[in-house]
Order: sequence, then structure tokens, then C-alpha cells
Amino acid sequence: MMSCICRKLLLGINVVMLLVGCNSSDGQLRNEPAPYGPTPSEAQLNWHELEMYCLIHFTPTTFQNKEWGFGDAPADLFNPRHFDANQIAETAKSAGFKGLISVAKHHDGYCLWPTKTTDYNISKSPWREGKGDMVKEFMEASRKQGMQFGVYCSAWDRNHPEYGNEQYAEAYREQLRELYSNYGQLFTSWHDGANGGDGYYGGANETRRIDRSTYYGWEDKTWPITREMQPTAVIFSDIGPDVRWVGNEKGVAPETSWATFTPVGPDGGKAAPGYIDERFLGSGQRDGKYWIPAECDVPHRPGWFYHADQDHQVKTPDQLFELYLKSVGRGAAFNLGLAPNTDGLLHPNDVASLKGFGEKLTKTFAENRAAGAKFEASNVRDSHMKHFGPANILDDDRYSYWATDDEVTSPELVIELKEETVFDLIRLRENIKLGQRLDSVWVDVWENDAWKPLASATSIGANRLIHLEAPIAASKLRLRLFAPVAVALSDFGLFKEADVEFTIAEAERERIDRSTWNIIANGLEGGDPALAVDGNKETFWLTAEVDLPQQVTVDMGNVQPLSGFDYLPRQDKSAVGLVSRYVFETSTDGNTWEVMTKGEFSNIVANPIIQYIDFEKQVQARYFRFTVEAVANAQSNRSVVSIAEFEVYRD
Ligand code: FUL
Repeated sequence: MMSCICRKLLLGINVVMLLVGCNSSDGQLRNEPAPYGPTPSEAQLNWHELEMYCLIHFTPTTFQNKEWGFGDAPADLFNPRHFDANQIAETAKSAGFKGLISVAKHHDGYCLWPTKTTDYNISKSPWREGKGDMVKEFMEASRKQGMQFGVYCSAWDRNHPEYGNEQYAEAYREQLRELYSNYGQLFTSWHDGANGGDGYYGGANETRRIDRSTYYGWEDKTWPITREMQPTAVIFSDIGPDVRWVGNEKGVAPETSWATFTPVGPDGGKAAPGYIDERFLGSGQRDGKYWIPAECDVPHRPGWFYHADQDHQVKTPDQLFELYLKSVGRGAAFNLGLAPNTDGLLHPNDVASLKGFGEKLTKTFAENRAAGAKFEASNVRDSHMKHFGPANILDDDRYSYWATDDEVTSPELVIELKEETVFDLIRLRENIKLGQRLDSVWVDVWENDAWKPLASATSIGANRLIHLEAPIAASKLRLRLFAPVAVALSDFGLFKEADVEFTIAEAERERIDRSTWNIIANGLEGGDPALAVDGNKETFWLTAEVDLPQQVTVDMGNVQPLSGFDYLPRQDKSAVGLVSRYVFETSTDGNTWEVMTKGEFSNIVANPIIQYIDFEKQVQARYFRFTVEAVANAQSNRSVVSIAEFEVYRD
């Protein structure tokens, strides 16, 4: 809109306006309100406009049916015979996603591109006869769909023999240099805070701890490389510096989520990825020193990697839509994890759900039902010029806006709709180039000759979607806005959530009846074990502090065919006592035991979902015993253990 005005002016239609309204050199409006607080960089503006993108997890870990590879999978295990980056990119595009991030290296250390920094990479795979570059294929497929591209290169590397010393830290930086050199312009460089722990480490098979605040030299050595080589990329990590983690892997930002934030370490000092006071990750801080908006990451399936037994647990279009409202609709970004299967394709259930979600988004937002409305503002900045008039909030331009005079900080806007209109979604946006200015907005509806409060919201910023509990029909609305400075509202929209058809068959496991169980604590002492088998996800068995490993033994009362077990971690958001390493054994007589499975519940702190563990074969057993070898985040082997639910199943 501004450029259009400037064009007219340059044609000499209104020379006076040129002098008063437009700055001839850059087309900016004169007398703009001064920015308030921190403002976004160009790279952050691009990221805000993207709103939603996908993160693709695909490494040998997929072929091991794990969530975190240990770093010991043979490099040639990775052989997705039907891999098709276009199928994945097209599907993401059909769902409305505007970017793709390739997990170029996950914690297992396997590089999907032919790096010079380690042998543990795609050139050692039979895929494309060792000549392939999967990061490149993802990049090209993204470009083909008109999507932007980014990379995630895990700093934690459970394969690298030098992990923990300076040689690896330098190799990691070299990996970033390679990724920044060969895959065009990136919109993000994604980093996570999972750092250090047990791993293969070139065969050492040990636990390595690093000092998260110093080891990677993020600020002095690593991020300067990003800034220099990929100036248009936002750097994501739990602390920012450009985009912060929202603090959960559920894809949800809180109702109030400010784009401004001051990262602080858990000790009140300097923060680093994986080393942060997490309290304000979700909400941000109204008086935060930096512009660091939140990103909401969440996998499409329960886990980030593909597991065949989760084929029926793909999030539905309605669930994805809800996540969209609770992320993009709260000024954050929606980062959805996609998990190709061992063929190298998205499963048909994933494809169907994503298409359905895309259809739902398109139908819902096809038409702004406020179009054609008339406005009456209690104040308009420089009202004689009309540049800051309320019509700007309907022009679909995020940066043209209705502004008030500096001294008017709580204006009102009456909106007369073209006709009586049904809606259940209200969209509000600010021109964030001028900062996050609004404290709150109230929406009233004209009903029976009086104003009635309908909804309210805080932290408007780049995008705010208010979802009403039920659709409403209205012909006149009023906005009441509150800010410490002049307001700069750039958008107002009314929409109605559309319905789409979607069904996938439920796969039910046949669970073994728990009423006959006799639980013998057998080392896991204290607390109430009955809470782990009471069918209530909210309650949990919390043991006393014990020296791990410890066991619990169950006598089921009779011999049963068993094919797997599941462990539900506590669901109250506390990470205390979450089991991270286990052994599961069965027995027919309580004397002779056979190990059915053992391993790790990876990523259980950030994503505390139910853990299904299938045995390789079905087995007859009357007894089973579960050994807790380690719990997550424990500083020593002495800890409490928590179990919300524990079951065994037949199929
Ligand atoms: C986390 C990782 O530990 C998970 O495995 C996953 O990659 C997620 C996106 O980030 O920090």
C-alpha cells in the first residue's frame, strides 16, 4: 500500500503529499511512531512471515527403531531404497508449510551429507552407491516447492571419538561451515540443548559430560560463523539468540507469549543452549531485553523418528489445527516434525493427515469475513493525511497500520461489518517493525443496544488468533486497545473454522488384565506401587530414594502370552525420577529369567510420551521384572523413580 502511494506521488499527482507524507528516499511514512522496545531483525521478520515449517528426522536411528541413536549403528544400515525428497516436500507444502529443515546430523552423529569431518556419513551407505547427498536432495525439493530451507546439526555427537575435547568442537564448527557453504541461502540454523551423556564415542562406550556454557564457544566462535556465512538465517536454540524454544515439545505456546525475552542461566548468570532458567521460555517477558520470539516444535507422531507401531497415532488435521492456533496464533512458529519410514517416504497416514490439515487451513482462512467493514476510530495519527487510518488493517499487509497520536495509548475502534457475519476466530497483528506495543486488546460485540465483552488477548505482536468457544453472529464490534505508547495495529480478521473429513483406523493393543497382579517391590522401595497400575494417567508411583539399578517384579497370577510392555512417564511436567534406561525380563516360574529387551527411553524429559517397547518374539510368562538402570537428569545413581502407568500387552 505504501509503495502504491509513493508511485502516485512520483507521478506528480500530489506533490504536497510527497513533501509531507513520504520520505522520498525510502518510501517510509514520516512521523511514524518511534519503535517501542526491541524490534526484529530482517531475518526475524522473514521467519515471522514463514510461520510454519517442518523438521525431518531421518538417520540410521530410523532403521534401529529408536528415538536417539547411540552412535554405534553401522554406517551402511542407512539404505532407504525408495527415498523421495519430493514426496516429503510436496506433502509438507500441501499442508501449508513454508519451509523445511533437514536434520543433517542428529545425536547419533551420522551426517546425511558427504562431510570431510568424519567417516560416519552418507558416503559409507549403499544409498545412491555412496555418492548421495541427502541434505542436497532435501534442499532441492524444498526449492522446487517454493519453500525455504534450513539445517539442524546436532552439537551432541554420540559417535565422534573426540566428543568432549576441542578437536570435536572444531570439527562441529567445520560441519556448520560445510552446511552453510553448499546448500544455498538458509532461513534457519537450528540447534538444540541435548548435550553430553552416554554414547559410543568411537568405541569408548562411556559417559561424557561437557560444560554446556563454554564447550561449544557459541558466542565467540560458533555463531559468528553463522552470522558471517548465513546472515539471513535465524539462529534457533533454547536461548535464541534469534528464536527461542517454547519450553516443551507439545507444539504449544502459552496464551501470553511475548516476543521479548532475556535469557539467563540457571544460576542467574549467562545462559547457553541447554543451560538456561526455563521459567520464562513459554511466556517470554514483557520487559525482555531482546527480540527472541518462541518456536513450538512437536512431532507429527508421538516420536520424532519413524516407528511402525505409531502409524495409527499420527496427529489428525483437527489436532494440527489446534496446534497451529496455539503456536502461530500466539505469535510463535509451528515447527512440525516429519518422520520418513525405512523406505524413505512419509507413511500414507501422515500424507493423508497433512493434506487434510492443509485443506482445513486453506478453507478457514480463504476469506477475511471482516472485508468491506467500516471503521470509526477514537483517534488517528495525523488524521488529515490518512496514512495511518484504520483501513490499513484490512489490506493484508503486515506493515501498513492504523496508528494513534503519541499521547493516545488506549484508543477504541468501532467496526461496522458489511452484514451480520458468523465467525469463531479473530486475528490481530501489530506492525512489529515498531516493536511489540500492545499490552492487551478487548473485543466487544454490539448486542441488544449495548456493548458486551466478547474476548480479550495479551501479547499481540506478529500474529494473534483468538479462538471463541463457539461461533457467533455479529454486525458491529469494538476493539479497545491498551499500550504504553501509540498503537500500531496492522491487521484485523474474522474467520470461521472449517471442517474436514478424516479418519484413520485405531490400532488397539490387547492389554493384559492387571487386576490379578501381585507387585513385589524387590528393590524399588517406598511409595505406592498400586498407583502405577490404577489406569489413572495423572497419578504415579514415586519410590523412595534408592541406589540404582533396582527392580520391580510382577507375578501376573498365571501364564500369559506377552509381546511387549509400555511405560508411561509421570504427566505432571516434573522430570523427577523419569526412567531413562531399563532391562525387561520374563519368567514362567520366577526362577529362570530371560531378557526380552533392554535399552533407553530417549528424549523422555522433553517429550514424556508413553513408551511402547515391542519384544522381538511373543513369549509365555507368568512373571516379569523391570529393572530401572538409570533415571534422566540424575547427578548420581541415587534417585527416586516415578512410574505413572505400567502395562504389558499381547499383540
Ligand atoms: C531434541 C532432540 O533431543 C530430539 O531428539 C529431537 O531432535 C528434538 C527436535 O530436539 O532436543
